Amino acid sequence: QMSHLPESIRKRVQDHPCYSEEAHHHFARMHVAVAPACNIQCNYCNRKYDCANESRPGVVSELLTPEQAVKKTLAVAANIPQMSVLGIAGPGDPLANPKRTFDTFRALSEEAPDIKLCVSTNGLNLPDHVDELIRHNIDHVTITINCVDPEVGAKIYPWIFWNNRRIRGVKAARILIRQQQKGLEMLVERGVLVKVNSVMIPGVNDDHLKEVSRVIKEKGAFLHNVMPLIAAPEHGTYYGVMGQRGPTAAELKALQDDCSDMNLMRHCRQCRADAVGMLGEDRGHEFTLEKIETMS
Ligand code: CLF
Ligand code: SF4
Repeated sequence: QMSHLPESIRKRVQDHPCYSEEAHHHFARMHVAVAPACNIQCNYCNRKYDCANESRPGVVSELLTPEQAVKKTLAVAANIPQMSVLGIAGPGDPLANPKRTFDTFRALSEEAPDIKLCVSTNGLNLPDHVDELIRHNIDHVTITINCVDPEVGAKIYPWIFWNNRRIRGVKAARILIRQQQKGLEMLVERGVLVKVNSVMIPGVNDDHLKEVSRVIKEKGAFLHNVMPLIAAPEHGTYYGVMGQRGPTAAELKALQDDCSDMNLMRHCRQCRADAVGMLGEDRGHEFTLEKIETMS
């Protein structure tokens, strides 16, 4: 997968466990849960998960202040030598919490300049923050794009919060899609490596994600990560409550194969907003605030 990339790009992804399949065997990532608020509602959200904008069983992330996040990052970096990337991916939307997110990035770029910074967003506020992302040297941005058609979007997003008002339905989806696409174009224009995450929701956007893949490829996204909805009523996810199921492994693979014109990520482990370690590994419990106080 890496071999076909130009050398200049290969260098930028070779130690990023999500952007490079090879790298995930050798490098770890961590997330700091500094971003509690969100500016949209996804039907599948239960605010425990992150980047993937995902819903799985687990405990709620320990919310950190930027200062605590920096402390935790330094403690993890000192104890996990493979740790190459620090991501902010939740539990809400990082760009709906710009002060907390950018205070964290600013402090980290000063105190730990070797750690790559990564962010994942629903895209609603992205165009407004592109300049600041560039200023902080953020080279990897993920946008969760589940649709490019507002009619499909209205089935996924009951509302968005926009210009101090709650907007619903197709109108809301149209604004969200416009902002996501504009943010994507602005980042690509500035040379940022954009990954697009899409949650495959059977009967809602499964047939549509091929079109999403085509559009983002055309606009210059670097990588597409098609992930399964994990619906489980006992975890209170809306679709679970409504009887919506997640795709089978075979359905997911068929869709991924259909999207393979685009550079595809197939090794996503749908991390939590406070994940620590190699992909699929969660060592967060080793680095709680209480524990890092006693390290140093
Ligand atoms: Fe985190 Fe996301 Fe950055 Fe990776 S996760 S913010 S790009 S450092 Fe990675 Fe986890 Fe999948 Fe996300 S495996 S959920 S794709
Ligand atoms: Fe939840 Fe993320 Fe959607 Fe916000 S963008 S509602 S945090 S899944």
